[in-house]
Amino acid sequence: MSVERTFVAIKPDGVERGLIGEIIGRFEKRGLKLVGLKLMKLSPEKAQEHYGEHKGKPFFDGLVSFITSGPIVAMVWEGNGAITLARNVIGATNPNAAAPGSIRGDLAVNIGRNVVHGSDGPESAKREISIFFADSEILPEWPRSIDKWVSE
Ligand code: IDP
Ligand code: MG
Repeated sequence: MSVERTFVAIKPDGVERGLIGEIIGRFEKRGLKLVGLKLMKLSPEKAQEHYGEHKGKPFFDGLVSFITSGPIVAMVWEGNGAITLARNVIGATNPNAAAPGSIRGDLAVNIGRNVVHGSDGPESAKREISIFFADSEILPEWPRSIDKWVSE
């Protein structure tokens, strides 16, 4: 499994509910490495770009107004197979179907308030990281002392 980088965001509901530490802790504890982090408010333009694949769907306008309604925490996490791994930490899109132990399975009940976003593949990870972060805002290589205890 190769080292990947993935985009993760805590949505406004997660921030409002005081879940920033809880959510970041789950990725940290799993062993992923944080290489980018910022608290920000998303513009409608960037929100529409980020969720471009959903344009035209019935929930699109509500999704854009929700994601721009308050601060979000934008992050880049790195690790072996990080994209799929982060999706598994997050859980299924609909919290009703999300496995217990996943973020959505433990902390959310409604598909429109599912507290966290994660890229769904290598292309979207690359695209989404570039929407939210300039290259200079992401750590290039960060040798972490516990790395040898996380991956052999
Ligand atoms: P994902 O976040 O698990 O990748 P997507 O299908 O990419 O799920 O949808 C993006 C986001 O749009 C979801 O996280 C959810 O917040 C919202 N969404 C998706 N489907 C619905 C729906 O049917 N009703 C309301 N919101 C939805
Ligand atoms: Mg998605």
